[in-house]
Amino acid sequence: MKLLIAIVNNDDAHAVNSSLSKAGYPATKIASTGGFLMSGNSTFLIGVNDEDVDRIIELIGINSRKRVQPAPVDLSYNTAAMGSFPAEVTVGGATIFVMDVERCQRV
Ligand code: 2BA
Repeated sequence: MKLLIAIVNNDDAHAVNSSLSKAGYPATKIASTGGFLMSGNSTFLIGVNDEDVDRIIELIGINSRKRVQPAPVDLSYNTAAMGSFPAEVTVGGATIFVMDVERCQRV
């Protein structure tokens, strides 16, 4: 069994959630915040059988778009040390982590 952690743009979260639900994959959606843009995104926890991982990644990919957003203007960033700082960043589609699950139990 695997646990997928998928970080999705808030604007895509409804479509991702619907597609998972329609396909019969249970998921938990958590409100989260990106550390760089400090804007809201959605994190899905999806526990699945190994053979379903690729299908779920496909569903999330189909429903997640790339977006170009302005980078934060924050003087606390050490721009000198970074060399250059992007004026805008491409966000998404989705960032997905796949982890082994030792055990899943409902009691
Ligand atoms: P944020 O941290 O708000 O990042 C938004 C976008 O800003 C990123 O898009 C990336 O294009 C850019 N970015 C992030 N950190 C940067 C940096 N230090 N310098 C320049 N540009 C930077 P995505 O890569 O598509 O990530 C979207 C969201 O997924 C992230 O929102 C974060 O919440 C999550 N994420 C991405 N990679 C992650 C990772 N390795 N671990 C945990 N969460 C991650």
